[in-house]
Amino acid sequence: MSKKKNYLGVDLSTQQLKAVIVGDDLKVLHEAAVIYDTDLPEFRTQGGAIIDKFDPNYITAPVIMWVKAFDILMDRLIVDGADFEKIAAISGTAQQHGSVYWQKGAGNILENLDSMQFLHEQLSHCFSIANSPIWMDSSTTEQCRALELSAGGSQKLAEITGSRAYERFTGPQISKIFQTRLDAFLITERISLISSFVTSIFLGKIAPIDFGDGSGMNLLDIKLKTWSQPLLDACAPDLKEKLQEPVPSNTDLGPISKYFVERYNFSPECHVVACTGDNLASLIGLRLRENWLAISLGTSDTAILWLNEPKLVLDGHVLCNPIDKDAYAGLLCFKNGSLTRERIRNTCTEGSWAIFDNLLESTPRGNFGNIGLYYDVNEILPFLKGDYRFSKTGRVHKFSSLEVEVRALIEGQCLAMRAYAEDFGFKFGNGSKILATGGASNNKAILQVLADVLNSPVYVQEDANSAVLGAAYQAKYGLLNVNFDDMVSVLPQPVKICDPYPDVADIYDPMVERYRNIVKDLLRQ
Ligand code: ADP
Ligand code: XUL
Repeated sequence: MSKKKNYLGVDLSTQQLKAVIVGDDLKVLHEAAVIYDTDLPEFRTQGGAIIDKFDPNYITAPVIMWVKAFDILMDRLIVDGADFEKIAAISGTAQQHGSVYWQKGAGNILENLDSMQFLHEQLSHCFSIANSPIWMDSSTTEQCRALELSAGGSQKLAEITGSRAYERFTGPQISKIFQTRLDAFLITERISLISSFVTSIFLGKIAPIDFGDGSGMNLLDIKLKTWSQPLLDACAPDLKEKLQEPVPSNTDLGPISKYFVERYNFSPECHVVACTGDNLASLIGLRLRENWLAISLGTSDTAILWLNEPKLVLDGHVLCNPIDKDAYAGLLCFKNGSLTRERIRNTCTEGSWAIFDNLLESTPRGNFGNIGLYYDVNEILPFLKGDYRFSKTGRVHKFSSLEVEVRALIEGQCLAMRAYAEDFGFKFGNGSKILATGGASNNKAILQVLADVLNSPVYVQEDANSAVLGAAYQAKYGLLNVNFDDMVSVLPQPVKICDPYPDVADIYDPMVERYRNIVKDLLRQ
């Protein structure tokens, strides 16, 4: 075992399946990825998802596409020169909230896979629901209201599970499957989150859900760390059997399945550590600590922060912390991130980030009192759709220039981050720091606005792939059970990109209050 010092992390994200192998020093040795739309075109996904023809709020992904992606990913790692024999442990991560429905008998098939065949050839009949609902789905408003009612209101549900009912959360999703697909529900043996589905593939057994990703279901009591029986019952019958007991996020679940040993030459001593949700894996990958707010500017924009106590919030989520079992994490998720920035870029500049940046930099901080909110798809925070523009005096149909439009978009997105993060008790100014990741963190002009609105310096990490790296670090942490801070102390520190201007508190403190009032009014209409 002493020679086997590498760690494999896997990330089943919305658009691709990624892997990274790190050495004992956590430096990246190998990387590979499978992009669903282009590598597996037969599934006809867009951005890894399928939007229902009749109900645009109903959004899924084919589970067998993900299985096929594993077959390709393993081959790509071999082409990249990976030596699986040296891997001491594996962990993974995945887009949160989506659910996988294992048909009766699937566990048995998974335990007895033939290493001469691909996974997808053997698992094709294992799923009672072929297309898994994913986090982009917002078709369960009815089930959400029913769940909140059963809990005694949204606040009560948030006290127990860390979140009021959200459409994409797995409890309401399972409830909808039970109500609308009873036949499929009745032949379901087990239900996995996408992260625990990843664990199951490597373990060769249907694996438990971890506390971190389990907190994205509206079913887990985040203080007691067990399923809430009344909430399970409110969603569907027999859920305790179908979900099984959840486990701490860094649990070593035992040796890898013999399928991987025989087919890919993994050591039989290689262990599998529980997989978790992508935002939690990012928290690990970024080595997040108090005073830091990590902001990912990707397909969706998310913000995550470390919490010592499970603060009660109605907008946003409190999740169990994947590193420290006594701590928590606060999460905000905004659906209209990069794709909305691309839309405004295209209407204002014919598709150039460079011109977009010039426009952004040519307007003053505070944008002459103009504020814009842009939601191409149903936003989560706040639950609104459409474009809303406000001048100093009230709502307007159009802004006076492209510059104002561009700044209104970016400032509006940053104001939302600040307002909802403040609700978690996060204090901006006086030592707060922002760690930016994701595609748009390459854009300095956007990061400067972020620094100004949030009144904090903005840093970036050398490698922006924080979720998949977090999974690889978790493999080592879970296997060796060492001190986390000592383990990651070998990694380089984040690099500062910009500081806020000195006048920003005077400009943006009142603007955040205006943003809050605007949203309150819009939600009332
Ligand atoms: P994912 O959520 O799929 O992991 P990424 O974090 O890779 O997404 O981000 C992809 C997005 O990054 C693209 O949709 C693109 O709009 C955005 N992006 C890339 N470069 C820039 C840039 N210079 N300025 C702003 N946005 C950018
Ligand atoms: C978080 C959320 C998304 C997904 C996809 O609540 O819905 O960030 O995890 O990455």
